[in-house]
Amino acid sequence: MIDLRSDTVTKPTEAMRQAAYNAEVGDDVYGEDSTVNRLEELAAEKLGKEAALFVTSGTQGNQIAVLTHCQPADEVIMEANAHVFVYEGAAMSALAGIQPRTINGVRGAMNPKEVEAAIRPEDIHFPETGLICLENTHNKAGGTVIPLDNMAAIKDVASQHNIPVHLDGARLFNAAVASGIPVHKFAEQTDTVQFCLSKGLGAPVGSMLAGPKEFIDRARKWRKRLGGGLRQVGMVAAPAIVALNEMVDRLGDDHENAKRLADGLANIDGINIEEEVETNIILVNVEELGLTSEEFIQKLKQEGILSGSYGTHSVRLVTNYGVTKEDIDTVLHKVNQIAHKKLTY
Ligand code: TLP
Repeated sequence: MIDLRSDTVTKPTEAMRQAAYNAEVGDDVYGEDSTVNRLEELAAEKLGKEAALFVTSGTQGNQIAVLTHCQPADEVIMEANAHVFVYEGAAMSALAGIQPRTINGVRGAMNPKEVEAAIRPEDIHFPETGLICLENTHNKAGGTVIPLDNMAAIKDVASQHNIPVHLDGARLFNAAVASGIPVHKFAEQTDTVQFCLSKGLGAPVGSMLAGPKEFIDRARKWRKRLGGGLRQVGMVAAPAIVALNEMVDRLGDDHENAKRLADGLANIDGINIEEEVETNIILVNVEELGLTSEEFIQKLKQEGILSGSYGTHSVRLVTNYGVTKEDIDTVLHKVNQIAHKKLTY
């Protein structure tokens, strides 16, 4: 199977498995797992933040950020297609008692003026604006890199109004590799950052939440409340260290494969690329083939290719560590056949 459903499907490398086997461990709830401590220091250093916390998933990292930044009945501003709004099961409402306030972005980027207009003035009727959430790369916008100056402009607005900013940087390293801008420059634009180790970086489990030390201390307590205080978790932190040290530069291969795939698909009649491809996500529209996304996905599956639905006619393909250039050519060949058959008969 060529698995293009997500970059979450990657399997750990041999070096990661060895690192897990050899990891020094301790009880992390006591702060005694030296491997986790090393990972947290490394992540904080890479992001230019004071401290970092190892969490079980991107969702947990984002939600701990919301819980730590906000009070119940606060409002959180985010882009209308943000992962925290669309794909986290309304966790911020269920867990933190938050009211989400969405803004339609352009390729995932919110207009700073619209963000400012959405900030609530002091009024007995209104909720308090407790947080602004950004996402980079933006998943549902097709893996787009949110420009640094857009983030900086939103940061300016936020600091004028004394509102913290959180970055869902699940794929922040993709943004850094694609733009040539170091991750810490993106991270500088926000108070806190969550990034995933288990996507393009290939680690089996985990995300990091980074920010000021005082914030991370409180976040650690939220993680415990959520049942995320793990014990000898150096076993999974060790592969994550390998991911950070060895797997960042190779994200460029995923981007090249995605570009190759998008360019090839763009030449197939009936297939339309919805957004310019900047990183490892491709959104393909199959409406002109007279197929729904689910029908197209089934046809691909019969050819040994896995993909995901992103709307009635929209299909998401994500390049990842397990997908080679040869696989890309196979996918192009198979899509060509499917499209040709569909348009001819
Ligand atoms: N995204 C997954 C699915 O949930 C859609 C994927 O396959 O892309 N932020 C962003 C921007 C994400 O794309 C994801 C995962 C998360 C947060 C959550 O990470 P996990 O899956 O570790 O909870």
